[in-house]
Amino acid sequence: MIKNYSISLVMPCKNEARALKSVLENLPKEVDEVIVVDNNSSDETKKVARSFGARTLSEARNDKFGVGYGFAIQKGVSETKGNIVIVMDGDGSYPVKEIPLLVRSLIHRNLDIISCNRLPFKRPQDMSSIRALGVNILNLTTWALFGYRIKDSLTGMWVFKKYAYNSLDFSEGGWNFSLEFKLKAITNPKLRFAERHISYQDRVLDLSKQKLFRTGFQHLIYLFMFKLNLLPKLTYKNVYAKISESKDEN
Ligand SMILES: Nc1nc2c(ncn2[C@@H]2O[C@H](COP(=O)(O)OP(=O)(O)O)[C@@H](O)[C@H]2O)c(=O)[nH]1
Ligand SMILES: [Mg+2]
Repeated sequence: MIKNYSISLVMPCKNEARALKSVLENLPKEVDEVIVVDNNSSDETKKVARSFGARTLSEARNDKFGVGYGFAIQKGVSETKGNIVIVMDGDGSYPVKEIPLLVRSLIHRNLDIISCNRLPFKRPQDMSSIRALGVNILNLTTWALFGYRIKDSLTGMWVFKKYAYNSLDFSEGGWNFSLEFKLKAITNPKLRFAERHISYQDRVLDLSKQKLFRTGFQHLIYLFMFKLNLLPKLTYKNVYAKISESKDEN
């Protein structure tokens, strides 16, 4: 709890039992609720999460490449009770100890969404040069297409007010969710969005689930499709509304 705001942390996790332990061991006392959203993990991710008092949810949906990152986050956030939510990887790469500072910044600056910018890194080895190049290409493309000089288009850590998130509608279930979230925030004139620098370190345990070239290419196409308004309009809220409408009719 910080200044009457209750704080929820959501972590999408796929086989992160080892790293998750170190994240949960360092959890600040201000965090009121932790939700770990697992996706067909074959390790003890859920068991570790529960041993620290976290709530665990399962999200089995994947996109056509077998990635459920966006689905997992959407499921987790929809179940949160807090009015401020933090989303981050459960791999130990994001600074869990900086959560109180980030939340205070959100409140004091009267912002709706903070996207936690990883660049520049403390140590160059915290991101491979190919990944850093990819982030910079996507940052430049975002600037060129949307006029917003984003510093880190692919960070996986965000702090936001729940009502701001609820005012948006999402349709990406895979890695593109990270871009979709930021693009919908920066192009919405009603939302106060800012980036804030965090200390980030490359994961020390296990491997990233990314296929860098495929994901990078997917992101680039997504930016242009978003700009040209060519993305399908079928968002989850619409789909659910349609399902309940048809149930009402029966
Ligand atoms: N629930 C769920 N989590 C996933 C999935 N893919 C990746 N994650 C989690 O999402 C976060 C980001 O994945 P990661 O491999 O660290 O990607 P990177 O940070 O881009 O290298 C990590 O906490 C992963 O465990 C998935 O399909 N489902
Ligand atoms: Mg990660």
